[in-house]
Amino acid sequence: MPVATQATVKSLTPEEVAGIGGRVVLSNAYHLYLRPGVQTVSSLGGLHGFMRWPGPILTDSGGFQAFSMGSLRKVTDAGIRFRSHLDGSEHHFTPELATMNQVGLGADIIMCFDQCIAYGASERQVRQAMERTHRWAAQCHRVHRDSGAWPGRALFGIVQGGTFSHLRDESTQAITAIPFDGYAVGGLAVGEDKEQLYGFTGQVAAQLPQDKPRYLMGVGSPEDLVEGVARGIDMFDCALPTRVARNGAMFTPDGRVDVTKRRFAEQHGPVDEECDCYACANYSAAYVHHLFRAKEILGLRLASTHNLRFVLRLMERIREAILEERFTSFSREFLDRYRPTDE
Ligand code: PRF
Ligand code: ZN
Repeated sequence: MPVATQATVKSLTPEEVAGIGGRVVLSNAYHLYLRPGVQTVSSLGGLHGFMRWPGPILTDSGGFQAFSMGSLRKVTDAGIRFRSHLDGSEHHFTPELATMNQVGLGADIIMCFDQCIAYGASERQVRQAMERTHRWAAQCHRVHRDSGAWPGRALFGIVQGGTFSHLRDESTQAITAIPFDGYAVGGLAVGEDKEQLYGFTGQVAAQLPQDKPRYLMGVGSPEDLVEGVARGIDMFDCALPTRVARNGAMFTPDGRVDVTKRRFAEQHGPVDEECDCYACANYSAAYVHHLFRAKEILGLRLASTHNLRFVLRLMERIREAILEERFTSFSREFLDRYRPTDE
């Protein structure tokens, strides 16, 4: 899922995102609640009308962002009290408010309100946040059920449990005991190493229902997508492709390259010879390099287009490989060739 935190996939129009192959976009209830406000979005046709994205929209509940972006936050069993990163105003998110915010925004896939604990927290702290997340999940489920949801709107539960294997098992059991429409693995990609990220992803995914979507939150890079699917994940969201694009980092089958480097100054061919995106079909790497050097807006638009196409096409190729029962060889070939950075 391309990330549209502020109701926009940064620098791209909805038509461009759809043209790249985007199907579901992810937006954020924390940001939109603070600005422009749920009521404003709702009165402008909900998120679909407001941002002109006709396809499905998933919203994150805001707990994770209140925690990572808000200040002076205080978590109790009732919810999270925090100060806005925009104007310092004080707010209180509860499972009920977080759910109703997403309903008000008109999201198609709503995420439970959870507490994602920092990497390195003690087992006691992780357990407390996890048990709170389980109680909140039950509340979100009840609120969503009673909110008059239109048929087809989904609510996903989120597994927590930090980097404690037994807590991950416990959380998976508690969350899957509630009949959500899909299940997410939360609390990863927060500072643990790759071995832990992949290990806990595999452990949790193996215990999630096979017939419902399994979503790894906030992941990932091209190699993480392949590793995640290998462990049973169906859905991902990550700001990385568009965020690094704005700094000139572009994905290629051989790995991530920095197009601002001298070696691209005279490259006549596209950044990625094998890519079918608008940028690679029409522009030389030398031109994209020039745009970044000259700090021209088109540079980051072309790089964003390319990186999003790269990860969306990677997922298309993964789906094809799975259907043709050759995912194992596909993933081996991809990972053997792909270098995460060119430094
Ligand atoms: N919870 C929620 N959103 C998230 C996360 C989480 O744990 C993560 C963790 N990587 C990203 N986004 N609600
Ligand atoms: Zn491209």
